[in-house]
Amino acid sequence: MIGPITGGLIHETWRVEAGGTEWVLQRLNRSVFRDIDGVMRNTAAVVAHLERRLMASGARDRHRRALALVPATNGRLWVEDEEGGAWRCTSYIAGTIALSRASTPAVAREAGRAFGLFTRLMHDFDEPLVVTLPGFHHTATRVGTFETAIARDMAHRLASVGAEVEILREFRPLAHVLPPLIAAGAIPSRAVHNDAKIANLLFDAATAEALAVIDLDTMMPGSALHDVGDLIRSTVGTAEEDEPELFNMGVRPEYFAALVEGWFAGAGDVLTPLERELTVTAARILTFEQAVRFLTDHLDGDRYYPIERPDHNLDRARAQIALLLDLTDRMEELEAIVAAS
Ligand code: GN1
Ligand code: MG
Repeated sequence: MIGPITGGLIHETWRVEAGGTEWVLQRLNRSVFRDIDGVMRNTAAVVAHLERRLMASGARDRHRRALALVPATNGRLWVEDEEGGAWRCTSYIAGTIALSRASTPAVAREAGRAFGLFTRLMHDFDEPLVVTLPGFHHTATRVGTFETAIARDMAHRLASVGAEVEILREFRPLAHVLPPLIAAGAIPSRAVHNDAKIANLLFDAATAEALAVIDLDTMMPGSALHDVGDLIRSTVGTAEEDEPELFNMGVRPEYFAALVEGWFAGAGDVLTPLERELTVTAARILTFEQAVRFLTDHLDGDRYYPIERPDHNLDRARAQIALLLDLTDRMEELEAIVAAS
């Protein structure tokens, strides 16, 4: 074993060396993902599609631009240990790094371009995907779960988060923007990543080029707006997702502009005018949804997201709220950037 890879909040991940080659070994979180066969079937289908599309486009360094699944000796894509743990192995792409937010506007542009390209490459994917996490980005359902957590107040924390609850309740209309448009077909349903935070991208450590989209577990039918929204949330902030000092957290407009430019360039002509138009709205919705999820977990006593310090999920929720407020304050400025891109 070489050591743990931190950064992901759901699975446990290690970088391992065997026979002179490095691999990524993961123990999958089975209380989040109940249908591991479904997850792995989805992942295999997506990886195979990306492989074909990269081959057809003649991309150089093809093996560094997509994950490869490494089957177990019994031929299966995952194995179960005696304790019921689910394990899988993927290739380790040497010379790459993952980032928890953009360090320069050029990195933000690359992140946008890479996820835009991913959206374009997946545009003609026509295999069925298993819905492994139903309602994952159904924001109204997340709000419902939040209200249940408030009503139960299981960890007796409600009294100390009254202000946060009130702010999030004011933003509730955001939960109802996308579902009717998706249901009516005004926004296309696509095979999307659903967890398009910048940390789920590998960058070339030498050139800072964004090479590969990783963490394909949440690949499901959905909207490209959920991907670009989460990418903006995780990339353009002035601080980390769990920043405790709220005055540090806000939007970096020049990073936002660079990300959007890259996203539009990478996606090319597959995005519809409405998908382009709703970019800022998507960022606000995903930031709201993530704030709701973090605060729900804080109220529930930290049962979903692992914490490294007391009130960690509260810090995460507050940082998302600060970002949401700044995205909202700057809406006109950001909308103008999108319109000009
Ligand atoms: C989780 O597994 P990871 O760290 O890539 C979560 C995402 C959240 C993200 C917040 C399956 O992603 O939805 O946006 O944390 N994944 C799942 O950092 O819940
Ligand atoms: Mg994930």
